[in-house]
Amino acid sequence: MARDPTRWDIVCRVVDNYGDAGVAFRLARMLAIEHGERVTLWIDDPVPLARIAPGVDPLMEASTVDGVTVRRGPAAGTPFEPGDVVIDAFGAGLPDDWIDAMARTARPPVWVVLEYLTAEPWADGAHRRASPEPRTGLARWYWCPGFTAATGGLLREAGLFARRDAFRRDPAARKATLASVGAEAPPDARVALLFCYPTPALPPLLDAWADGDDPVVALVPHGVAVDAIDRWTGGRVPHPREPYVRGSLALASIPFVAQAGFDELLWSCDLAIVRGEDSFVRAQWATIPFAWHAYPQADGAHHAKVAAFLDRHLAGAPTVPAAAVRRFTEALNRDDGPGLAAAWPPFDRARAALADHRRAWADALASRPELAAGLVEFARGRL
Ligand code: TRH
Repeated sequence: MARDPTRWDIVCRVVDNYGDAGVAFRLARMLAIEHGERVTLWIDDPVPLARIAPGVDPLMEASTVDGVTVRRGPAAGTPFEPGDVVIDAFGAGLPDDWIDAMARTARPPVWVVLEYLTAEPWADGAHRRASPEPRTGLARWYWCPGFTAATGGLLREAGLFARRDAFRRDPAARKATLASVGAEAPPDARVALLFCYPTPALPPLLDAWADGDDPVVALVPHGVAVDAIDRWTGGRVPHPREPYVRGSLALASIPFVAQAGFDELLWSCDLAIVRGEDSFVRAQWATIPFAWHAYPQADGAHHAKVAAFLDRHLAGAPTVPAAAVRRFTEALNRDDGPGLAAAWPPFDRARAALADHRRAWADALASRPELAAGLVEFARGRL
């Protein structure tokens, strides 16, 4: 007998940028589309989400996109009828009156706090840890995304790899995708997605690309690293379909694409600088050469996150190319411009040598339980 869809409330408070909304929306879409669940995504600031999910109207109290009901919240005083599962994305916390409503139900919802992704070893021990809410004693669990079998895995849509490989077999796909963002690439050019945080390390890298022998087309999504690019171009910043060209570098400003099309953008690139959490994971699924720009933290805690990831990701890789990736990534996260520029040629040369290793890495990660499916199984086991 068909099971009634379970009702999920995903609660997201946008810290900044796009990843809080991006991860929460990706999870919501998968629960609705692949698991047939009834999902409401509560988001306090729908504007970043509307930027990557065109069907979301930031002015409306509610939108429905890909089977997900997107509502403004959580806010104290907003009526909340608890469903079967509540996901507190990134531990932003729920309003007290929402928690009280959960405590009053005959069968309180399964309450899960979805942690930020990290490769650090502590995630193995923290995953699925129970942590009852102190005021009401309501059961609550922590779910840690991760790169190991002991964590909650990563979000990966069904059929993603088949779509990726089909895209790569179609010679027209890359050209069409680049054209859709107003870019084009000469056959011998490296197409690099530049989705980094603001960093003074960027101008020396742009110099290295401009002064290099090989053509580089750098795709810069609107609003990314605007100060560094403004300084580097002397104010003659690239505009859509009007790249700024210096030497071997064409700097192309591109629009944000819908999240559903972000993978195609990555698959069209020869390399990417990605950041935060979601684009970071998508570059790994794409198996393209990438450098991860971790979300900078004032206390420098992001350096440990970068080191932990590189240790896991590069384990078993050919030594020299692996060292080149580590050196380039660490210079980026240290905001070390001269170091980043010096590390570019070895990183560029390492791309081909690590192709098999990147594919094996993605396949190994995909061989483990997928995050959304793991959450569904966990929740069903407690309903
Ligand atoms: O935007 P981010 O820097 O978000 C960050 C991280 O999530 C970080 O963990 C969090 O602490 C911080 O916000 C507050 O990077 P991220 O995670 O890659 O999210 C970007 C989202 O935007 C991702 O879902 C991909 C999507 N995107 C598009 O859909 N289209 C685009 O054109 C681009 C450039 C991004």
